[in-house]
Amino acid sequence: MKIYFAGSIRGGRLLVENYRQFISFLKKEHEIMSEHVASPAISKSGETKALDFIYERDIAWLDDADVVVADVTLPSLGVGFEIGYAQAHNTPIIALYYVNADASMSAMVNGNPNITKIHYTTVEDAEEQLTRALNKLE
Ligand code: 6IA
Repeated sequence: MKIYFAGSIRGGRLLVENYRQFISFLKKEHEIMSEHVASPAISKSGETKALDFIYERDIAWLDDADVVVADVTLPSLGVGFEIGYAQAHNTPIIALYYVNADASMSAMVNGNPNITKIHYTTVEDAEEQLTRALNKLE
């Protein structure tokens, strides 16, 4: 499947190591369209040029994705936007939430019956649940 992986950038990079592990796990069986989300080179305050290019490219990937997998633990405007965009285009959404983080999931995700929610305590725990959720979509 083509997977758009969404994770916080401006919203904070605290969980970037989780994103990296999720992407490398998913890449074994799927095509990941947005690997940059896990790049240590992209910091919270990283370079700001070519914002229009970033937007157009991410939207094109979202349009082409079979599913959006989003880590929603850290509040991120961009991730929220991508989830809303995916829902408006009937693209399935799986939301990952790290229960050990000092954060609360937005009610717009937590209360949304269109989103498959995965609460995880470890990356391995999330990967098992992710595999099951993705199998249901195939
Ligand atoms: O609001 P956020 O930055 O936390 O939004 C993160 C989400 O928006 C991710 O899932 C990305 O798909 C997308 N996104 C936001 N910024 C970028 C970016 N570089 N490159 C690619 N996708 C992005 C921006 C660097 C920035 C520090 C100016």
